[in-house]
Amino acid sequence: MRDPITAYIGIGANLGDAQQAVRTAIARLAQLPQTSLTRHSSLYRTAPVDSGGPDYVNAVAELSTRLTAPDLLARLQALEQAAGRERPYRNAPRTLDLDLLLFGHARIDSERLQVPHPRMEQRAFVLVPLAEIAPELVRPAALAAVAAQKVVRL
Ligand code: A4P
Ligand code: MG
Repeated sequence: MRDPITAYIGIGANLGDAQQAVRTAIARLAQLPQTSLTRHSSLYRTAPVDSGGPDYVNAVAELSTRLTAPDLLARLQALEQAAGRERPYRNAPRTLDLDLLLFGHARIDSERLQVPHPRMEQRAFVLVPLAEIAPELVRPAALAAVAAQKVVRL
């Protein structure tokens, strides 16, 4: 059997009861097959970045998983669908967004999956919760560069 990989999932929601959606997503991540939830950040209220609509609720979860990266992505997309995700246009407000931020040390650049997530370094809503649970993974200079983005711990 493959060794488990440590993966980080960015969780976001800004429609409906976004806090509840994020809490439910964390509980569902803990139930994925061949996977355990090892840590998760606090929830944060964040201003939309490159996107409209109400403020987001964001968090980051750490998983230990024996799934492959494509299998994990498929599971994340199934959880988004189950939460009623619609995709009218890119960066539209959403009931639930689950992004695969990091998958061990893997670098993946396929049409369907890019890891590390290509935009994570520009986003306080990813870096601040990630730094809460895995500070060694976040460069202080990257955190400083996004300090102007509004992120409030709930
Ligand atoms: N895809 C490629 N790589 C990945 C990955 N590492 N993780 C592909 C997840 N998906 C990945 O995603 C579009 C396609 O990206 C998928 O089919 C998958 O094959 P999507 O979730 O359908 O669409 P999206 O979320 O609108 O696009 P994307 O690229 O995930 O958007 P972003 O760039 O992640 O931005 N502001 C705040 N405050 N908080 C937020 O959470 N989120 C976004 C979404 C914008 N602004 C935000 C927030
Ligand atoms: Mg997404």
